[in-house]
Amino acid sequence: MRLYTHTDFDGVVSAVFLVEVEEIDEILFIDPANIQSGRVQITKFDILADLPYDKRCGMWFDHHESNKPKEGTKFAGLWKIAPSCAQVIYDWADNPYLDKYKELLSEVNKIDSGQVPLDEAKNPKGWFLLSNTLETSAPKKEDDDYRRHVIELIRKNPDIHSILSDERVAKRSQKVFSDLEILKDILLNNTKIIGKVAYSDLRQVENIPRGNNYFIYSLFPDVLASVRLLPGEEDGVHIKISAGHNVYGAKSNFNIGKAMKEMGGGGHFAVGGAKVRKEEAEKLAMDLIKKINESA
Ligand SMILES: [Mn+2]
Repeated sequence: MRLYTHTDFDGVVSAVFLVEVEEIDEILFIDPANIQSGRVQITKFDILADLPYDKRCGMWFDHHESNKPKEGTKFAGLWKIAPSCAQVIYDWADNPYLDKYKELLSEVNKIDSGQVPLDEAKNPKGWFLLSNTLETSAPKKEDDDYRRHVIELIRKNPDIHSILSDERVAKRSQKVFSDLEILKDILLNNTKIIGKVAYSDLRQVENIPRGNNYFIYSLFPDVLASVRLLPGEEDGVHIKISAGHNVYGAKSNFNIGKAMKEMGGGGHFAVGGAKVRKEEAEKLAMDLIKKINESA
């Protein structure tokens, strides 16, 4: 089987678990939007993890609320609400062979469901630091090669101290810290507070470090949510919009995953994203901000 998994830490841990319990020959890393576009060639020999459902696939695992299958949809695998897709696979496999990953599972659950302490968002350490090394501004091929390296490191020994001392991981960890300094300046210079929402218009910014989803709230602790526009996609037509609740602040009851689904994307209750047409992006962002403010 071939595995298509998400590019993030949950996608990587999902791959670790699936490689342990299934026959996987190849691992490919993709963005959810690539499945939704229908452009990826998927066959019955493909497993999808932490990604939207595609009816051509052989097996599917996911936990995103916006991807909830329609009543009566028949597929091999499992969708359920869980803190991570790794948890969904762990429960489905129910295999003592995965017991050695219990600590890792509890960490990926925290990281993928908004339970990273604010001081760690600013100063990543342990498993969260490792997760920050996975998505960088490096060419995708380089990131993918690194993700496969991390999967092998975890399988060899799921001890985070030994993983962080690996030469490639250590080098990327250093870059995580210098990138957060750069990102801090970018966000401070390009963010407006509209009502209770931090709106970062990064459409004109070049070389934006990925950082992490929680970092913005260390800079704007009083907001209810954040909305972000990123630079144009390679297709020249779309740009990415993303949004999230301030997980450290007052609880918002606005469903971001649902709003993103309406724009052709998806996500969870508290965080989500979509690829939208360039010329519509600003208006969509303003409408979203308005709705979040009104729901407060
Ligand atoms: Mn996930």
